[in-house]
Amino acid sequence: MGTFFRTAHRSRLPSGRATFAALGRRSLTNNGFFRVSEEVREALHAKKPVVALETTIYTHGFPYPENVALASLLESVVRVNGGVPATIGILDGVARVGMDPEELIRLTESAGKSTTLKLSRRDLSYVCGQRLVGKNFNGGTTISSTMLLAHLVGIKIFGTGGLGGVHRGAESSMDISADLTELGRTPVAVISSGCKSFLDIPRTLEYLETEGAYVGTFADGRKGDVDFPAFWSRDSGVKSPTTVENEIEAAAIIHAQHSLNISSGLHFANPIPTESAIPKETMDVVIEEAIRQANASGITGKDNTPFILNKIKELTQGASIPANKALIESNVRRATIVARELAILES
Ligand code: PSU
Ligand code: MN
Repeated sequence: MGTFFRTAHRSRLPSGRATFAALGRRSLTNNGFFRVSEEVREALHAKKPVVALETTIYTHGFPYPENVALASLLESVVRVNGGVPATIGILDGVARVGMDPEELIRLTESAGKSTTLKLSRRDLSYVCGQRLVGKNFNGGTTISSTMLLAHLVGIKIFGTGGLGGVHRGAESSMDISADLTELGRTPVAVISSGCKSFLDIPRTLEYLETEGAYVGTFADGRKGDVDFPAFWSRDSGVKSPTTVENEIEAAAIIHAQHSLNISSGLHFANPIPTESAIPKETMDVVIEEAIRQANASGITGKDNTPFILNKIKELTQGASIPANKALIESNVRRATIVARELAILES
């Protein structure tokens, strides 16, 4: 009984430095379900600033071939800002952290196929296990599964477009993104432009508080309270729980979180660059119509977000796309600078 308790207890220790290193070493041993690229492995070993990137934005967000261009652009943004990109996704039934350019093209160009899936935490063992019985899937990882895989190797920073949230009407549908529960259980800092306003932003922030996830919004020189951003629009009408001045302050918060061994995640909202923003009033009309069509077509569950995103693209005649690209690029740049500052604090 005593031995059992000690063993069970040890395996559940929060990720302190020693435990984390051991976990990292074990996971870094590629095992047929999980593979870390040589570049990412070496960067982690050398304590370089590594930035995780998700792949649902390529498989279920941007169409081919724009998704291929975006994938390569975002990796370049990390590199020119002094970081190492770790693009995360499932290729041929293997969870991958870091892919070479040829592999990244193979995953992104498989977007739209019935064997290329959108994968959150719940789906990972399903697709990887299927490989053993001869079924071959690719998958874009959402924020939740990207955080999970990043954490397995000790990556602490992740830059992406927008966070999933509590859907409108969730009080009856219970549609709440797994991104939010992941932020409650995995200590990775996600830098995104907040939630699209087809979600219920006040309830999303309430839920994140319940989950114990930190939420802050970059102030960029604005004084006093600032809004939690709504993806294409800098304002949402909902105040951010806290504000953050700059990347140095964000890194300090992340460093404190890890030093305190707090196992939940952090979300830093970076409002879309002003010159790319679409006014809230314009988006409100488009979003209402997209939601109406989703409801009329009976779209629910994991298909809801991609369906609405597609409708918004149609209804804005593609104007939402450059804005979407601009904000992702800005988030990934910011994530890289935060990762650099964190590496300094940890050295
Ligand atoms: N929000 C966006 N763009 C996206 C997503 C969300 O503005 O591409 C993707 C992300 O991968 C996110 C996922 O993690 O959708 C959330 O899906 P769901 O709402 O089904 O949890
Ligand atoms: Mn959902």
